[in-house]
Amino acid sequence: MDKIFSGVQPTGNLHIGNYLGAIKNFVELQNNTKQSTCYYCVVDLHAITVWQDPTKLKKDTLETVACFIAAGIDPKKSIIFNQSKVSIHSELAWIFNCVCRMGWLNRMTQFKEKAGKNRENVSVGLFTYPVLMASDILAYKSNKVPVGEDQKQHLELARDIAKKFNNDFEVDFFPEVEPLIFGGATRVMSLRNGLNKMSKSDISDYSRINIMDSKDLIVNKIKKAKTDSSVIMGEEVLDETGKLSKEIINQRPEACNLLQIFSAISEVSIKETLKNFEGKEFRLLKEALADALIKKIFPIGNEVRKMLNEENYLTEVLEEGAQKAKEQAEENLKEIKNIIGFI
Ligand code: AQP
Repeated sequence: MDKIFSGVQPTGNLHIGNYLGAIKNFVELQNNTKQSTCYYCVVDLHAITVWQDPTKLKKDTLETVACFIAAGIDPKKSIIFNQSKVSIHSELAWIFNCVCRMGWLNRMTQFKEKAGKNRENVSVGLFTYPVLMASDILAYKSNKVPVGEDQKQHLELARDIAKKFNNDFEVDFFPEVEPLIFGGATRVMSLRNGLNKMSKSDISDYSRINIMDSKDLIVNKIKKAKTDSSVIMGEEVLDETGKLSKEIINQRPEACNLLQIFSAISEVSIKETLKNFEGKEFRLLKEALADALIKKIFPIGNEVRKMLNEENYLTEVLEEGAQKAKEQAEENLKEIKNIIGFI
């Protein structure tokens, strides 16, 4: 039986990158893999690796749970909880801190990007973040992790930690972690600069479509999205696997990003999308994209707004989920401690 685990940070501004790269796939896995257990976690411990205002953190945590449910995650089918409620994540992270090697963490590109020139002043937590992520996954002995492409390197590290633990203690305890990176848009790019990932922390709100955006804002942001001066390309830009080729993405990053978002949101293949828009101006693609986003994303945001009035319900979901998660994780931790030699 598969155990599926994934998390989203409650850092506000949930956007269509988080939806298409992760949350949409969480729903699909919940509905299509009946024999699996799905753990979907609001990773608040990860959020505090950078400063979070306590009032805002609470609000963003509730908003993230509401977004999970509004997007189709059913708390009766999946285990929804917040990370700080299950202390085993932190306990196992310490154990893994002692398994993971400095050199492995030094290679993490996301740390380099996030710390930038400020390396000496960022939190130690930001550096060891991938170790906590490994413990999130392995506390449940999860073997499948649906994520956006940006998390691939962190999952390779989780795999290395599990392997080293098994080797060091000569056990076959942790499973091999497999990243599930699928769907039409595994790396959604900024609407202002097609070379940057769409991100919650981008200072420009016009770089992303937030789940909570109004219809007018969606239309405006798409209207203002950066494009280039050529018309839309045709099917010749697809590679042998049927995806947009690396060359065309390098040449026309913004055009490719809009086409990919349209294809993923409207669930029309990229081939069909190119066929429909070949030789046309971007204005037409933008109109269709804004319509598709209003049809798909706006109702989720609306549902989130309604659900935020039911704070008790949302906190109950987290409480119940945490209880279920704890049961499984406690059993595993007991075995892990025994393997290590803790009495
Ligand atoms: N642009 C993206 N395209 C596809 N998937 C994405 N994800 C994030 N951005 C994109 C996926 O969403 C899940 C939750 O992400 P997260 O909240 O844990 O943190 P993140 O990856 O750091 O997301 P952001 O939006 O870029 O936040 P900031 O700006 O705070 O760093 C993950 O599965 C992620 O892959």
